[in-house]
Amino acid sequence: MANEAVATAFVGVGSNLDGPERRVRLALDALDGLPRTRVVRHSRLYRTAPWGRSEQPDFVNAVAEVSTALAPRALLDALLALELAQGRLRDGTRWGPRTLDLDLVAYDAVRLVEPGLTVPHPRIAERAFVLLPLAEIAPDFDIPGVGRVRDLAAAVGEQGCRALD
Ligand code: A4P
Ligand code: MG
Repeated sequence: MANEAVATAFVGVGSNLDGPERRVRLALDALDGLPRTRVVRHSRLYRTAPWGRSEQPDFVNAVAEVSTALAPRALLDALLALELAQGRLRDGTRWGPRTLDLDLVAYDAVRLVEPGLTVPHPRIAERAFVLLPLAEIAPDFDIPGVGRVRDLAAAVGEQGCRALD
């Protein structure tokens, strides 16, 4: 990435099917292998109670900080391609079970709403499964238009999320 403008982005990783812990670890490795992108740090893995639809297995979640020269749309496209490469099953159920879910949580100070891409990711402020791991690696990050990570994390509480190690 020499001489390229780089941004700091945060990527949420989640799985609740078919060996979720292994899938999250594989996804963290795969993120580091994306073009013009490297993982700077990532949180521990968390076991989290399902949010949105409760009649499904617990999730494993983590958040990675990446340094990337990809623009937000190119990064999202790369994340969706990784989901497919790791065999994501989509049954069309909103908030339903999935082998791998990669969300672009935030990208520098960018705020944008386009068809198929909203940054920061909507609903972060309500979600301990994003905020707790994010608070581990970037407590002082100010999520544009949402608030400071450590304050948001304190406000949501644990919601049945606990670190695996
Ligand atoms: N999309 C728009 N903006 C973004 C963004 N910033 N990052 C679009 C990622 N995707 C974004 O995604 C649908 C479309 O959202 C994508 O194609 C992309 O163009 P999806 O993941 O297939 O949709 P979904 O999951 O059915 O709905 P939604 O509302 O996006 O779900 P989330 O927010 O991904 O949440 N409980 C726990 N404990 N842990 C979890 O990880 N995850 C979900 C899914 C529900 N409950 C959970 C967890
Ligand atoms: Mg998603």
